[in-house]
Amino acid sequence: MRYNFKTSEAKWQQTWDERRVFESDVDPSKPKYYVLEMLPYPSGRIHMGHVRNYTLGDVAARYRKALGYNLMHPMGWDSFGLPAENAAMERKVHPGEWTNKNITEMKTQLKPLGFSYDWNREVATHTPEYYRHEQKMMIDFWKSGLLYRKESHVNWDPIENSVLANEQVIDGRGWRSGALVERKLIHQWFLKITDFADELVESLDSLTGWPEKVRTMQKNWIGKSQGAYVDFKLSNGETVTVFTTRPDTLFGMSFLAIAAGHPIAQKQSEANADLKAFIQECERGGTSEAAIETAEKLGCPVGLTASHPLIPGKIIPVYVANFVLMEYGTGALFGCPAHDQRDFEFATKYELPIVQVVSDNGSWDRAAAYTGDGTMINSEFLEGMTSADAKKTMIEKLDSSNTGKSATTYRLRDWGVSRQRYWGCPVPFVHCNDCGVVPEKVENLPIKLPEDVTFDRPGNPLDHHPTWKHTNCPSCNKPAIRDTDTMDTFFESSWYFLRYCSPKSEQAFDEKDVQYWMPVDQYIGGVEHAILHLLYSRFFTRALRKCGYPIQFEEPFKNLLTQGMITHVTYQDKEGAWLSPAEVLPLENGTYIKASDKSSVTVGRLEKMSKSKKNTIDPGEIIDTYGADTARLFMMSDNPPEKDLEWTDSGADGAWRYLNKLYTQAMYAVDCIPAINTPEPDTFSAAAVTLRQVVHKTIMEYTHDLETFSYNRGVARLRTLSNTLFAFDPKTTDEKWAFREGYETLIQLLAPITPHICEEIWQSFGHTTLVYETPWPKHRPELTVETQVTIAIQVNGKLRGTIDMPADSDEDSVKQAALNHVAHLTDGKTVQRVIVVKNKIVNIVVS
Ligand code: ANZ
Ligand code: ZN
Repeated sequence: MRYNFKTSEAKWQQTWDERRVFESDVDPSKPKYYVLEMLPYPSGRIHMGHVRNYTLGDVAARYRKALGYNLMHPMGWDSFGLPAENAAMERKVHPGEWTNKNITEMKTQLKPLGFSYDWNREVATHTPEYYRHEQKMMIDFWKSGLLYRKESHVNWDPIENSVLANEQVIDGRGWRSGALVERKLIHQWFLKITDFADELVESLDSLTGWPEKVRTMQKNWIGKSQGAYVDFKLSNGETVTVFTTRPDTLFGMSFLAIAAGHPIAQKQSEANADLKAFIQECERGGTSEAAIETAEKLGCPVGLTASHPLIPGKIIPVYVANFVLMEYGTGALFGCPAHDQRDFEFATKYELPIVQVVSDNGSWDRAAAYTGDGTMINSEFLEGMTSADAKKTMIEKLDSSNTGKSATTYRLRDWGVSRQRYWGCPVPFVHCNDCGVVPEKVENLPIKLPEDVTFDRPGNPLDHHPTWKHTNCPSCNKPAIRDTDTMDTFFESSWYFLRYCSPKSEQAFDEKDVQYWMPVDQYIGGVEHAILHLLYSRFFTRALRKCGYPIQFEEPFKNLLTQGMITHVTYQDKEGAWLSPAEVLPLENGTYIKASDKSSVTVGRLEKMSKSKKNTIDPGEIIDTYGADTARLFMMSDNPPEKDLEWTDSGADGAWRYLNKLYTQAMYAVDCIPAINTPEPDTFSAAAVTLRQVVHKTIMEYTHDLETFSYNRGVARLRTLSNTLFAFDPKTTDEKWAFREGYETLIQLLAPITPHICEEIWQSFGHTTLVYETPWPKHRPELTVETQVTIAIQVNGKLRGTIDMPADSDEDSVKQAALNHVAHLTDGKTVQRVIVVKNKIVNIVVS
């Protein structure tokens, strides 16, 4: 009997739907479990990366359900964003229409995979029912001082006269116009994530269910630095404050440097043409950290000097330097060339003194800065101290002399949340000539995007819509102008997991729902979101709570799994054009030819599946050929989830053949197993006991595999159990009983991964309930202990044999058995000592 996955998979999906088994409701009498996969952007096509991500989530969800948890497993769409606008321009369809069509298509593609989603909770972030809540949040953030406006740089395309997203700038040029992109200052909206910088770092330690790697990435991104502010008096009477992490090196300073954007630099440049030119030059360079690290360190004197705060009479030159960032610390630093590499390069170029103040015991070669710790030298009251003590002492000294104080700085910047685009959530603010920036009245929300927009000319469609932006001031009611910015799409994904708890609520979310369901117990997604999305979500949790939203937890995601990519080899023809796997044919000798003209093909290395290299496999085709269960099983079999997975035809084929064999063998078993619910026999034959030991050990070990996401190891274990069952030939009634127990267990354990075939076999075994709703099997401890152990026997330190004994035998009988076993070696000698290590080894010392 062959397994017909086509009819079976459709049948079970329909049954799950009809019985509404994936729908979830708050039930305080049961422990809850919230499984969440990062919500997709509705591009229109499901790819293999989605399949892997969602299968991982589905296995976790189905397993938790079987364990007895009240499960929530929602799905939705992150449906604002640039691709919809591009489609609108290229294909002349409205972004909303394009998005809705894609959502429908992707749902159709997801359905055949059999995921346990509660579609009643579906959200699409581009709908006014969703985004009106975030307009309210934005107003609440404003009222709590967490949202502000500030001038900041954008990418400006001078031909299109419009702002470009970073993705639209390619090699410094506008992606469509090809014009050199300029930096332009405009007013933008910012969220004060920096208010929570400290909490966001400190709380990382509590996230023990997150990969270490992701925690480290977040930590580095926030970049907490501890040190001091030091004040310097300038020759014009003004004061400059610098930030330093090395106050211990203050006696080694030889210059002071400020950023090109520093107010003092700006002021001094008014009457100094050289300085003005230098500042302009600095503003042209890249501002990325990498660009700054590698660029030559350059400076220009500002025409002022500074006094050293602790060395009376010592005068220090002041420069504008290209490696000082305006956005970090105070935009100013003191240079200590001996102990900072950038300062070292700078001092070497401008011939400034290089004074060593930290000793590394004389081995310093002066070819580069010495940045390590050591003993303080040339440093007055710090002399002889360790660097750590010197830091503390120096901060105390600065404090008591009123020239500085201890300080903490973060690399994290506030989050710029406004975009000058159409397809996003409108910023709900109005600009009034009399009242300034005024939030929209909450009862007027949502401020909907206008439908009748055109993309036939560059710029922001909201801005050149004939009527949309004209409104009245919510405060004085005079004519006023709506803000035409929309929000960064990361705004939507920063709180969708809360909306899933109360998807139909009039509020953003309801206290009782969020209190029950949150935090997300298991979050699963790509490591590309390790920083921004996860950090923004963690920030939102805190910011919303500060605004009085009902949030009782600290962290939104308790456990996090970041899955690896799906890779496939690449193929190229003789001309170097990429070929898809469907365009090539394998030869016997392992090489490939082009299917169309039989010409030779170069096989390239494994790479992430991508359209540009054509090394993609369409999930739809795989499901058509092999069925969903095969795709799901192969996804889980080959590598641990956090590693990359190579998609191979032979791997998929192997999974398919296994499932077919399982079905045939199970149908054979149906004929010989006892009726369902036959009571357990009192005694079992030796063969039955051995089988049951394999079964119960598998339950124990496989359960642990699922707990730790060692899915590939788990699958290997189930294959072993399967082979044991396929080879088992039950004769007696107790053996037949054990045979049913074995198969049923296998089906239950496999069901989270390949749910359709498991329901099918489960039903054939006489069940009228679903495996999905069957409690997880429990192992019997007495069947998982090793009953026999092999004990090694050493005589005078040499291995002389082994004996098999019942586990945990008493020491005397082990001793006796061991002595008997090696009697031929000890005859005529005196046994000095016998040491027994329980269940492992017996050491005999003779002389
Ligand atoms: C004096 C000094 C001596 C420093 C020394 C380092 C070594 P992290 O650790 O990354 O926080 N700095 C301060 N403000 C800066 C700015 N706006 N742009 C560029 N660099 C700036 O870096 C802190 C160190 O970076 C500070 O400590 C300062 O140089 C420099 F032997 O002060 B240090
Ligand atoms: Zn007004």
